Amino acid sequence: MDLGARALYLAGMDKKPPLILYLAAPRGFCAGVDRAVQIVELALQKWGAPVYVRHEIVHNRFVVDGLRDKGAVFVEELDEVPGDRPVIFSAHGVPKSVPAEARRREMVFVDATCPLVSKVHIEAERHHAEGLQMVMIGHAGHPEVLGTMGQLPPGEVILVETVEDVAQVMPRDPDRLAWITQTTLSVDDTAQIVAALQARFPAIVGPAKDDICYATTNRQAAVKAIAPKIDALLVIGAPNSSNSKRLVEVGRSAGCDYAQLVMRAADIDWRALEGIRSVGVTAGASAPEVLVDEVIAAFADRYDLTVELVETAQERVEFKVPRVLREA
Ligand code: 0CH
Ligand code: SF4
Repeated sequence: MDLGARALYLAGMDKKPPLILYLAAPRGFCAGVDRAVQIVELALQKWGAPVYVRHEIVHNRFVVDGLRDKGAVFVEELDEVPGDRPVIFSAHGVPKSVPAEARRREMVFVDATCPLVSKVHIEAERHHAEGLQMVMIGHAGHPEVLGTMGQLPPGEVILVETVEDVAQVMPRDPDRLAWITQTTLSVDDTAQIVAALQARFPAIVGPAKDDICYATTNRQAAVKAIAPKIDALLVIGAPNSSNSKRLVEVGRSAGCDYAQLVMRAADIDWRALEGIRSVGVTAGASAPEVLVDEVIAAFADRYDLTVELVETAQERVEFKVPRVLREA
């Protein structure tokens, strides 16, 4: 091989393979997460460190670590918080007993429950006041489910997780039932559970469609739009983030066999991606955009990258922070 040919050969070896990256929109932070993070930041400005937060404010280690660096202290239960420091309740909501105990201890507290979760709490209370027993569709043990079920006395909310669970529901009176849902469920799976409930309990009442929020719905729709044209899907989000895990499932059901949850670029399994020509990237409602940028940069390092935005909706939802923090 002469020198010129060898130079050309080496340049070819250096050449990055082409890759199209379909970037889903909407993705990442929703209005409820944005508000919850702002609440912790404003509380730190107003009261100084430490400000306690009951449960991860949102399910993302990067967000939690960032706030911890600024002086937030994360605990799981209220009894871990000293009575003379402010405490914030996470975006997922809390059982009624938690603010009640904070009041009893005369603590300063700010509730960062997303207004769309609070809306479900109010729905449950309204049905309960009308004498209806509730069926909640959600994931056992998830903080939002504990918070929503904890709005009513024990036994008033029956939890179902799957279509199969519907057959096991033993209500007090099958004609006096209402259903509610967790806000971050799979839209399609939930529709099937609702249909099973309606088939078994024709008198059951509920919301017009479900209680799944706009952000969950939109992120799933964006994944459905890109899934058929990609060889792999990466969802940026944490393993304990319900809405992020649902995006992986939605991607798989919409035809993308390789769909993985990654916390950040360092988690990408590059060997598993060998030979792909296209990839989809999205982020759960609690994943900050800086982690999306990091993932795109990691792809740009390895591939001759073309980024295409796939926007299936535009979001303009914003939630105000509680009045006590507005002047902070
Ligand atoms: O998706 P989940 O509910 O696990 O929570 P997250 O990942 O912190 O996202 C924000 C949703 C908060 C409550 O709806
Ligand atoms: Fe609110 Fe939906 Fe975001 Fe949860 S995912 S915080 S319900 S907007």
